[in-house]
Amino acid sequence: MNHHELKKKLARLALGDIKYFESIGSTNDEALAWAATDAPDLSLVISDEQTAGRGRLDRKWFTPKGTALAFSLILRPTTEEKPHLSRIVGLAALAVAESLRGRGITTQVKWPNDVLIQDQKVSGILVESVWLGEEIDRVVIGIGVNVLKGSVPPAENLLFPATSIEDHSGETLTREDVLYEILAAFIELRPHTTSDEFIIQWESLLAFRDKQVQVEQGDVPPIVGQINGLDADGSLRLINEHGETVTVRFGDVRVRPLA
Ligand code: BT5
Repeated sequence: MNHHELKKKLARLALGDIKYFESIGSTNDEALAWAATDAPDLSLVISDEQTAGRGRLDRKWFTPKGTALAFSLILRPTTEEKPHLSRIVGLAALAVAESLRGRGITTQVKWPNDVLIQDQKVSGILVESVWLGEEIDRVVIGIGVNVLKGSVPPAENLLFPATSIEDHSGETLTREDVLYEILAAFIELRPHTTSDEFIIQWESLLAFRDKQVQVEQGDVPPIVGQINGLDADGSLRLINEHGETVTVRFGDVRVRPLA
């Protein structure tokens, strides 16, 4: 992977500017700094390796050299998009899912930000915002994808089992092709983010639907219930043990075996 080849490969897509690094701490950090200045809409920061890749709640995200995709897209949301920014994580997850569907690989979305193949994590998404006064002005969407087998971290470093695309693909893969397919799907899906059908499409990929799960949310007690679907803002809807509907805006889903 290098800057020249990437520019050539992505030339047909309506992206903003591209910054390529051989190694970086975190593409999201670079993109957040760039987003706060003059980055055009859909600018891309991509690195062959991350040395301080981040997940949510300052968890580590592993991006070993030469095997994975780690990139961040900068969005300058339009007036129509601004009321729907909570759907952006779904947009990124659907773009990854759609691109893999194109390769004949079925995925599910573990709410809110993981893409799974056969119950193992192949991609993680980290959405962060740049504020201007009271308003979100730019959004940075960080996407990490395990493309080749060598990108999968050792099991002892993981909270949840992981896999790579190569583990499920009969074809020879290049990271550049996978990147192109994800970005093309993202650009195609983006105008639909504001529609009701978007939530239906996102819901159709929800992992553990109708299963009993536990949602952990930092310091507050976990919520236990059956996954029922998504609300219009992308919140997760559960049915708790009393048959009541509970919605969760943020958290980590853990699957609980049925008693
Ligand atoms: C995420 O967080 O899954 C979001 C990951 C976002 C990574 C991208 S890469 C480009 C951009 N730049 C960054 O610095 N970040 C973004 P979370 O749901 O909190 O999951 C983090 C957990 O995933 C860790 O605690 C590990 O258990 C696990 N993990 C770490 N690296 C992994 C990998 N390569 N594959 C699968 N699981 C991994």
